[in-house]
Amino acid sequence: MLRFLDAGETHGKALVAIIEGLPANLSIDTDKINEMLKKRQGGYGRGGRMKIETDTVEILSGVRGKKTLGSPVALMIKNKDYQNWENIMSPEFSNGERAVYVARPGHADLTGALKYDHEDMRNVLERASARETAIRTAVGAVCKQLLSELGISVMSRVVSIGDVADASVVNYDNYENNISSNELRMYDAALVDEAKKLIDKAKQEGESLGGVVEVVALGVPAGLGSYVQFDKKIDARIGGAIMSVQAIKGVEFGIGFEASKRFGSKVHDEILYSDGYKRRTNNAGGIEGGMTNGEPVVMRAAMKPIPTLYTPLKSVNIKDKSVADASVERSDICAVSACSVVCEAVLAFELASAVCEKFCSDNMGELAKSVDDYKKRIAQK
Ligand code: EPS
Repeated sequence: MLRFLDAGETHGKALVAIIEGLPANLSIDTDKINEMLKKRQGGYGRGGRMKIETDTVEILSGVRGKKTLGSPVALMIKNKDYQNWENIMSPEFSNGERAVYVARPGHADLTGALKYDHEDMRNVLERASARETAIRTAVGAVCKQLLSELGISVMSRVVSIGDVADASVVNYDNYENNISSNELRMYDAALVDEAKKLIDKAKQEGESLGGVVEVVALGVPAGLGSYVQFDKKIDARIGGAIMSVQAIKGVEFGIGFEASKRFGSKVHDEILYSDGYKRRTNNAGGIEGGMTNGEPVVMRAAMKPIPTLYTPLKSVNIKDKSVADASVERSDICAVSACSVVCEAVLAFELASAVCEKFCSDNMGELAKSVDDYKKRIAQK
């Protein structure tokens, strides 16, 4: 079983994660993890924090000479900004400055304070912050390396920002090139200026903006996940994990909600056989009956606008219950491009976890051989 836990506050010393269940002898390239962290930091419309940080992972355990040992892999990303917050965030002492008493509508602030009995809502927002996605991205970057050894690749893009939507039919051969050509990670680079203008408008008006991201996994064998029990369904697992990403409000696979409007014959993907089973179309997004079906896994997620508004909404001061403007915490205007990288990482973890469950092995050699044998068997069936 592959699992991980992470910890860390946005202005604390560091973000950390422990991954357990990675097979031994998996090659780990730290530069690749850092490249993904850099992608997550990018994007037009990001806030001041990204100018302070250069997110870099430090591997603390479980890897020796660039190969996993089979023991837990501990990862750390130090928060450079901690030096500006030490007197507020140190585990030993806090001067209580920068306390937050007016909750931001849409954030965890208020309910978190009620639930955990906090006076200062900073105790909530520090952990609820999307800063946590940096370490989840590092975990996903490790999982991508496992998947890559098995011929599975995961990639992501921004489909829309506000109402600027990219309706392109993508070609996976030039996918990475197109997306890396622009800071908004859009496939159709011709839309970038329009999207940037919208982000500029949001900034001028003290607003924030959401959007839709798409993650695709290629080379996924049929049969990850299962129909036999509700919690084994791969779409349920991926969907749940993606919904745990800060600001995500909806997930769909393939044509998703659109399927509800069509006749069945215009939804279901006809089955063909030529050197293995294939589908004529991929409206299902590579998942049927809670299992991958061998087609690309295609998933979209909708991100709401970030709750911190520089022109704040009305809220309540929890000290005296007076009406007040919501707190303004440094934030991004638009973090949809970052969110695409985070969702890519989250999908990578879920697929790696499903692979480790189906082909369970303590080491990469055996794991790769089982995947290979299985692929050959189902191609001939
Ligand atoms: C983020 C770091 C945070 C926020 C942002 C995401 O840093 P800071 O609070 O120091 O500015 O910029 O988180 C939010 C917008 C939020 O509402 O939680 C990051 O590393 O991505």
